[in-house]
Amino acid sequence: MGKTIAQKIIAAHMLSGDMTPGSEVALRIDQTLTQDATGTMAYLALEGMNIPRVKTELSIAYVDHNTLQCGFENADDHQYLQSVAAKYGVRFSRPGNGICHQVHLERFGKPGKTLIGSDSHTPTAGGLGMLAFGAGGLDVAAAMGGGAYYITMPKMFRVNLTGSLRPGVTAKDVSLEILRILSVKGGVGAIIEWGGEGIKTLSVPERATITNMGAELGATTSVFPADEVTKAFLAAQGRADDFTAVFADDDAVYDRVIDIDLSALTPRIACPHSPDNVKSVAELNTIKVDQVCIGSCTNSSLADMLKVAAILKGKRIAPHVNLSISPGSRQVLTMLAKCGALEDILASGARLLECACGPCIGMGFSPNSGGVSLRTFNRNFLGRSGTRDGQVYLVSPETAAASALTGYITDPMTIDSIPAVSLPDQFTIDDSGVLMPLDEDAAKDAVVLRGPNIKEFPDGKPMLDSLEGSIVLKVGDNITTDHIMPAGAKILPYRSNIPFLSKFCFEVCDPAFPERAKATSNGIILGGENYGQGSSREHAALVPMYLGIRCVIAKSFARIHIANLINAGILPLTLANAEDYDVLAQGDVLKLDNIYDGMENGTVTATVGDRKITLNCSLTARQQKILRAGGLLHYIGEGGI
Ligand code: MIC
Ligand code: SF4
Repeated sequence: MGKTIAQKIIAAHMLSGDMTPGSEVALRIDQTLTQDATGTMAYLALEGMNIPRVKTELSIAYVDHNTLQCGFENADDHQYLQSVAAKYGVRFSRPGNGICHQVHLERFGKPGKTLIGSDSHTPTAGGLGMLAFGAGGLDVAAAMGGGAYYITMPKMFRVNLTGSLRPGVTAKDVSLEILRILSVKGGVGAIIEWGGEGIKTLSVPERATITNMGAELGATTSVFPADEVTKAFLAAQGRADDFTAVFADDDAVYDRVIDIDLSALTPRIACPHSPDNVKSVAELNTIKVDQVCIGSCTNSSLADMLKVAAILKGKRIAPHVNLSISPGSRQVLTMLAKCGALEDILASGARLLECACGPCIGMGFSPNSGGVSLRTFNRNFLGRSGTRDGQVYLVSPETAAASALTGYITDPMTIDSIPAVSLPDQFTIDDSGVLMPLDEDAAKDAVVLRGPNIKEFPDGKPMLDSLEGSIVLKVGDNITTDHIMPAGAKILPYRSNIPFLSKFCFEVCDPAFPERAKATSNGIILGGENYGQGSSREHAALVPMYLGIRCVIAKSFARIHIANLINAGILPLTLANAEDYDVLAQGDVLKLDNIYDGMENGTVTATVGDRKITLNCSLTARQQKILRAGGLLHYIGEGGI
């Protein structure tokens, strides 16, 4: 039987396990990336592992999230990251060099290799034919230390593309269409492979827009073949030698096949407050727009920006609209400046922001109260923009630019001049924004700079055999890590300071949660479906752990979050009967007995008054050991890597 792309890359990197869906596989990891908001925790963990130097082929620390520097905190974190990277053999991408996923695609990703990154959009590199996973910082630290990365062997989905996109329709619309079809939990437990004749018409950055938003589907990862298009992209980046052809066998078997005819697609828009709340742009053309933001790791490539520049050229944006542009990398910005496109953008009235995540994570440019914000980003969760009642819509760069001009949501298919943009034969290459680490000798004496914002890694407690605790919070379906541990300019600078962060845990759902959790011993959280979707931030596990949460019970969990809970020593359980969700209430006291047996046998029984509730506990032997040790760091400390 033939193999899929993912099965081939997994087979070539498998250290143990078997490839039956549902079994655990241990993978050798070739490359790692971190970003600053999750990186500080990852490197604190690495320092605790007593490994002098990383063991991967390439590890890189990007600074792209926390670049506002409204006080000493972010700057201290940057210094810490730069010094720890230099010492441990990690390259350092300086603030301003660009968004991790965009820079990685341009300069470092390699077809056929494995990559894990402490950011949920790491699958962006799947656009190059790389098998790339988002992971918690602790898992990334373990991989840097030479440890395996463990995944549950996913099912294989295939999306067949036919035809080609019409002018005004883009890769972003393909991403939004698949979200409409599958929803934010439709990709859970699956790897999504993209194929069919239609992919030949998509450039690498377009493919990367699609694999990037596979994260919003909850997919384990997404991947395209590495073909002639990939080869040309790598050659244009001066990296022809990095190319290897990667493709699925013709007789590869998929669990589900979805067909999309690119020629039939029209511009799509995700409405507030979920990326799968997808409609057609044309339906919403009476909505007035206050703000338009173009950029983020989904849509900040040179081609995206050139198309925007061409739409804006010689025109002015509507007076009531604020337009921001954040090119994805210094390479993109330099090339825009050189060819004059930047001038066209600026002349239209746009505001130029740094090559960083910026407004995507609430780092500036929050909308006005109740404001309508059109963004080329990938997430529009409630409050994420920094404005609690902001109405955030997700669109393509073409829709964004067309709407900025008219001041209303505008279907770009209705404007006359949609330019055709082709990628250059040669990109401008300047890697001076990436600092090489010290050599091994110099590294021995190098000092890691630790400002007062860097606090200790919080300590997990071993899971006991029985637990009595109360439900401190009951929440609904699709709770995101942005609900659990919000980001934004006010809070993000404290990502290395768990005690401070803890004051904001679940702020959007229930501001009294932190105090209540602290006052309860053995707190339990009750969630619905897809609990913990979205970001890879392990703070969404570490902070509840710090507040005394020992167990989360949900109808189902998102992949990265459940791994983060286990790594933090929090027991994740799923309701065997979903109806029990309605029976349980905030404040109920639950008694869990024989947890160790339950972990082994797959079910734990909770007693609430005189009622018994069956909870599924699907943990591998390794995960059980991690929980019994009190989290991944303790497990590694006991020789478990
Ligand atoms: C996000 O898009 O939510 C983030 C910010 O990039 C996160 C990482 C983080 O929370 O630091 C992610 O996607 O993993
Ligand atoms: Fe940055 Fe936004 Fe991409 Fe997250 S989704 S990495 S915040 S640009």
